[in-house]
Amino acid sequence: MNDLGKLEDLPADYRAELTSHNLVPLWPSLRGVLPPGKPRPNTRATFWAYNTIKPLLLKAGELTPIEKAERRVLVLANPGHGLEKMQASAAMYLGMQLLLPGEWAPSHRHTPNAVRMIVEGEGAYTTVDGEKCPMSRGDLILTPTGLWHEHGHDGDQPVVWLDVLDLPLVYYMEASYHINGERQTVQPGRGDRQYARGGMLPTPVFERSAKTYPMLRYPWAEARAALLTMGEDMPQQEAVQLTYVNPETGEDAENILGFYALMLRPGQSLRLPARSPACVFHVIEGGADITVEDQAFSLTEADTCCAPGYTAVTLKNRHADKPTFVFMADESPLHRKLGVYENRG
Ligand code: GTQ
Repeated sequence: MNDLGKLEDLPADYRAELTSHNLVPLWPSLRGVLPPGKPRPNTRATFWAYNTIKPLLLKAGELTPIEKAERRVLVLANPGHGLEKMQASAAMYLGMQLLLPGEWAPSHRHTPNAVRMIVEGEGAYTTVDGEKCPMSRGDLILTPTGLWHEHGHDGDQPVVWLDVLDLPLVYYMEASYHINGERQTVQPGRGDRQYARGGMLPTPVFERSAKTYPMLRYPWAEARAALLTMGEDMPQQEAVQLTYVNPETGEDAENILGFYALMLRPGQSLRLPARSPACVFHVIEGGADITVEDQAFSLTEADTCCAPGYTAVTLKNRHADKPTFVFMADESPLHRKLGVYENRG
């Protein structure tokens, strides 16, 4: 690789004149913005233990009333980006949110897309676009761009969930904003029930459903049962994995981030190829040793980690006698739409 000229090689008065006209020479920065062979990510393989987060989140419950927080969230921030950026990767934001019994997180809508993966507790619900979505452990609930959403809690124990948003990307695009609203009127109808039977779609004869996002809640009981069945039916298949999709289109459930449920068979070790998008792993049930280049993390239930793109990841079930279930989020839909998706094997 030939050395390119440095900024200091240029006379100071020339540099000053460029600056005064809002001009910048490319060559001193060319290798930085177009590094050879592969990107140099800020995203670092990072691990967050739930048993560290939970007491701090409960403490936040004591320190900050919901009225003063709107959303009581501790953000899982990647130090490679700088904690203040609140990014897990270039496009992904992760937060652990706490709602206490009787609390209400008021209605709003915003441009970033969000999902919630329920970690613990019963009795809470999210109302999205007028549809009341009950929250149980392992359920995935969408709050896609522009839809009103608010969280309530009729149970008697704290409820915690993992928020995954494409906030860093939408913010970077200078397209991130929110609007506050009134408490929603719950409308009859449950997309998760209408679309619960695989291979059959609701088919109105006189009018099409106007909903861009017909299914907002993906119950864990269904995903788990499907994974177990796939595991039994396809003993040769290495990766037992489901993608959360929009049942009307078969496309990814949301536009920018992709969501998946993966089952590791008892004792299984699975190598995921090096692909361009960054990826997040969260253990729903069981435990997994996750290796990203020279970093190894030991995840138990409710633990979370992330890996940069262009990096192979190995997941090993820590249990020899039972399956482990992992929720994954990645930037694949975005990379595919932009035409930069790569699988390097
Ligand atoms: O629950 O609506 O973690 O608006 C960040 C922003 C959660 C939410 C987050 C949000 C929400």
